[in-house]
Amino acid sequence: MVAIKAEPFPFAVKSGALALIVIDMQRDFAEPGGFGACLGNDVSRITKIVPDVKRLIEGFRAAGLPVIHTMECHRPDLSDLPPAKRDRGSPSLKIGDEGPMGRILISGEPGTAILPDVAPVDGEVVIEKPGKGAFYATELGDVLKQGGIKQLVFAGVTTEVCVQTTMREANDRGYECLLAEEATESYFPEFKAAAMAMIRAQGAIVGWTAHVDDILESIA
Ligand code: C5J
Repeated sequence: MVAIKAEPFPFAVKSGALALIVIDMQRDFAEPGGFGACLGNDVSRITKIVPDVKRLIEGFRAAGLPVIHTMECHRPDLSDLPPAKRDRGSPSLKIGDEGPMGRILISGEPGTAILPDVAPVDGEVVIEKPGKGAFYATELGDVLKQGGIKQLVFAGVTTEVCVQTTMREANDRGYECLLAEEATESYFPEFKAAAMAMIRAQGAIVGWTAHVDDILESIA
């Protein structure tokens, strides 16, 4: 059995059970004028990980392993957007407002799209999710069951929000989760460091972390 060099200990890969899940690599979190920027964040931190996310995706594709993408977004009529989410904080533009890349975080709008360098190809599953976690109110659980997936490698943004929430949801559902260090990012470097530490603490209480190079070497 192949094992990926990981912390806190090697991640034993189960044959036919591993998939990559790429969380919310959307223009709205990475480009000026999007939701992340409207909240006052430095979005350049997010674009810096695109090359590592891209090579991780390409490695999974080359190995014939599934790649699943998620997008945080809402229906145009906002029926899946709780007021408690829309009204939170004081962004310059709220979810659903018209911005320079179309309506903020609305399905089908240009700003909601996944960045071209890491965009899905034909046949890859794309999960549109209204929450921070990718299991809540989505078909992800069914997709994973149908595909026989039991282990997930995580990439995407932001580490301590949608990535960590989805890892915790997956962990509670019995999936083994591995976070790819260079392929995830936060607007707050200290939050990324803390999320990685708490994920792998106490004997991988939420999951493992590993370097992109070590993951790619093991699945090649
Ligand atoms: C946030 C996300 N940070 N994808 N979304 O609102 O992490």
